[in-house]
Amino acid sequence: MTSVATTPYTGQKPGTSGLRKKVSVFQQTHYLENFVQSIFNEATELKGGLMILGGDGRYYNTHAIQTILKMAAAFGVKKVMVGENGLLSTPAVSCLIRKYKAAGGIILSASHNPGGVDGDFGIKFNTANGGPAPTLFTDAVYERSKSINEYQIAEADDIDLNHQHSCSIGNMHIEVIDSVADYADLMEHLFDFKTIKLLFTSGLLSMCFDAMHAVTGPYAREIFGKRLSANPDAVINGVPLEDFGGGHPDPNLAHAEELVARLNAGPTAPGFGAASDGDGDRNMILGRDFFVNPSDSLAIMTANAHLLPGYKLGIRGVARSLPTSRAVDKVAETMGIDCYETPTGWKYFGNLLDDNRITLCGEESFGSGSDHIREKDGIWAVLFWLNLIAVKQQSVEDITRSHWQRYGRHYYTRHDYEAINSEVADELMQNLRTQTTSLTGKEYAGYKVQLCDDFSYSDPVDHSITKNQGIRILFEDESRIVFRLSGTGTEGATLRIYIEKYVTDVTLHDMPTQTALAELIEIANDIADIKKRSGREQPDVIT
Ligand code: VG1
Ligand code: CO
Repeated sequence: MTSVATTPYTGQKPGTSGLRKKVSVFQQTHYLENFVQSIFNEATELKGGLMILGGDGRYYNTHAIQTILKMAAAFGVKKVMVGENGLLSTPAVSCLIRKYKAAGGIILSASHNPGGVDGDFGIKFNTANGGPAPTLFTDAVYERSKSINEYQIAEADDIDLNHQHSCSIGNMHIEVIDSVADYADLMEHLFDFKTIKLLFTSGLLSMCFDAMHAVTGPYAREIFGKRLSANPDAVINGVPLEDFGGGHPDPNLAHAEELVARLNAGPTAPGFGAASDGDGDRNMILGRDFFVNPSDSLAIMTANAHLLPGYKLGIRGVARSLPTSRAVDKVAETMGIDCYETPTGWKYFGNLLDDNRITLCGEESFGSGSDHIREKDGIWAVLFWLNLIAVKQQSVEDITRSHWQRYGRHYYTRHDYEAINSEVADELMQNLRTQTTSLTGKEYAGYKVQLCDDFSYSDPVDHSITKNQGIRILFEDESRIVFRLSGTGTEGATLRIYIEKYVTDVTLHDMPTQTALAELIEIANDIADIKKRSGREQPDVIT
């Protein structure tokens, strides 16, 4: 064990989900080590405890794992369970932490951000409940990173990550485990695999799951291929690659092109399509030539969960992030259950789940999950939908349309302006902030502002307060516009604008989304002066 002298780096402040930087930033001397040591120094429960370790397979994953193992041994971690080939999806880490009562886990991932030598890398710490470390913890790690002057590391050979076995570094025991088995078992426990399997074996349904060359490939092959006997071509891009095959592992209509093309291929297209992101916590759900908006997906799950074995006792409550549409609120209201509105990021759901206040939660950014773990879960969402299709014997489109018929439709879009100048973005937000009180009562093209504020969240469990989480403008007809800056980007600032409109009239449920929202999109631009300030005519990504 040796102590290595080091000096602090500025900017090791975790964002919405861990520390994300360009690979080249992580490759600077001691950069990774400084941050990992700062985590260890804060997470003293790891001393003498069990730690889970793995990542999404992107470039630098195995290098980071080898380094972290040696540092964990020097720190006094008792045992580390690491995924074979260094692979563990984010939900699998959460599952393992809970199942084996680990003190915490480290996940190497920049999630949906591109990978490879020129791409992004990231590191997240999850606590003993299996969830992302709360802000209080990440702030403390950041503070430590600002004054770090040494780190400890064991002088040892790299371990073999490529097959399952046990070994040790010093007194620390290491188990290289099957990345998939425990997670797949949990899924089998929650859903009716027999009924889903029958969908495939009877030829009623064929599916296409796009793993986007990211971490879910092995999970999808085991679960959809082996355990559920789906059609042989059910999984595409199923081999994890360090650069995700040059793609952008973000499951949306813009980035999962191959999947979308397959689902839109006419009457022979699969009846069900899905994709997940770099680290396996996001999901996109598609029907034949049909897209399910993630906010709608959460609402549909809430309305139907009681039909599935894992949720047959019903739903205690639900939560959604601020920018997620209020489709789920309508369902909660009808069911008479609580619906919480939280800031963006899964860490805010942890307390609500731990305190048994909610069963399901989700975000507009293609994330949904439940109390089975403490992370959002891509494959879980896919299985949820498959189980629902099996129970209802209806197509994805029919399930969604009948939901709209009953609860009304929330047209929803998100416009992202990526990598804009940070100062410009801050000014734009500041300008909105100063308008919050004066906007109330104003009318834009027939839309009257009912309320406008900078969202602040008071956690009902630990009473912590999180301020400045986004500007929300609520109109009298229940339309909404939300503005916020991304906390996961690695270049400049990304401005996100979220727009929704509630329509109950069924005859108006067939409009193209951007058309239905055109007036509100204009209003958002007027109020925030986006085009002029950003110098951009169009958003970079529309979801
Ligand atoms: C984005 C999403 C947010 C999500 C976060 C992490 O954050 O908007 O809903 O929780 O990514 O997801 P931001 O701050 O860029 O808007 V993942 O799958 O990248 O860990
Ligand atoms: Co992710």
